[in-house]
Amino acid sequence: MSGDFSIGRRCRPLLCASLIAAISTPFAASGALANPQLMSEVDSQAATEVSYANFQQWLQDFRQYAAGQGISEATLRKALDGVRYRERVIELDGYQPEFVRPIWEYLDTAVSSTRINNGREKLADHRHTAQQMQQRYGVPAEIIVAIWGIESNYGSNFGDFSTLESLATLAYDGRRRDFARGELLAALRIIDQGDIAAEQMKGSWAGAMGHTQFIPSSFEAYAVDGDGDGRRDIWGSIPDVMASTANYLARAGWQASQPWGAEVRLPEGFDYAQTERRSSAEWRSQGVQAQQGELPNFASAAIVIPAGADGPTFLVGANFRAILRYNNATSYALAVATLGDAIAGRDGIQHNWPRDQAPLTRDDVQELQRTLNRVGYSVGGADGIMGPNTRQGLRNFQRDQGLIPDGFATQELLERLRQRSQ
Ligand SMILES: [Ca+2]
Repeated sequence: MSGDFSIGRRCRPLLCASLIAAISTPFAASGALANPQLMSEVDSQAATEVSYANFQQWLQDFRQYAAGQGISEATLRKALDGVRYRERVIELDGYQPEFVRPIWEYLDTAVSSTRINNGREKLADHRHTAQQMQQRYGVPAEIIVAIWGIESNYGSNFGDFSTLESLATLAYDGRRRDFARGELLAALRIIDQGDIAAEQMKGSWAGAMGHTQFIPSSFEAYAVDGDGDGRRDIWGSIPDVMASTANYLARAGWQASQPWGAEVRLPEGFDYAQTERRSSAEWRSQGVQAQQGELPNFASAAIVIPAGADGPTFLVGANFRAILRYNNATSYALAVATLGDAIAGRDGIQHNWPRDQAPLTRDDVQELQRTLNRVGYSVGGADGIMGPNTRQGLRNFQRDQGLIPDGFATQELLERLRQRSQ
């Protein structure tokens, strides 16, 4: 999935629960690897490691293991003969951007006017298919098209890495070897089933495949045959692409006829520390109002403030959470939601983003975390990522300083923390 805004962004959908069964070393999985974005947390529990002299030796062992898992000899030959170690994959796996990219910059690219216009054209070209999938799965046509636009720029950019080479390289030498091993085995099962030929299984360096950018385990769990030819083809069949996307969102809890959310205005004195979900009625009683029109009627909705109190604010329901299951980043979900709105001709975000805020580097965020820890707001390890713990610690610090506790990190706040810790 494209964009590269959040950490781990290219590791794909989260719902897959394709546990590798307990097996003999060296390919034993270290645990449930359903969520690639959590992988860094389980890396430390890596299974017994066996060193290999080289990639080919590793591949030979893996091949034997895969045969033991029921992969046919013909598939192993077609899929693994000639598979090369790709240094580029390891380079990309190790890349960490220096700056934490502001959400507005990500959205400028992800929801550009070109992307919107192309989305409208794609929807016009494939209206019948999109509407058919809307009817079948309850996911609006413009959301199906928006995911397509964000994931692979409508199929024009899904990556031309061999998924097998990417995953074999990552399984041998990557940061998440157990995970990549499980995905490589899933890729072999897909080829074994006849959904796609080995040489046509293409995608991102991280193993996200085709127009929908499903990793193999997500493909196994969620890809569907939309055109009825008996194969699930997310590389070449638009009906399969649209059906698979809609099926994924439906299974992730999409509620037909509900909007994803709405931009809202918060009342003076709003308690920013509220991170719980509440009904629209409860939010309304606190003075939360829609930026335009009426608040959507949600049984359970959260207030999302992606760029602090000076930026736009949103009330989001179950469908926003469903989009997050595709990729667990607020920026991503907002991009899909607002691209969908734009494709359907609805207004975009009204409130301005705080574009004058200088972005924080990873080092800045680490310093912020270390300093918060030092002055008594425990946020856990200083990993340079603004996660929920860091935001909560920051909110507590802001509140104690008499500031609006929006949990949004700025250079100004970092400076204030530096002074405080001296
Ligand atoms: Ca098909």
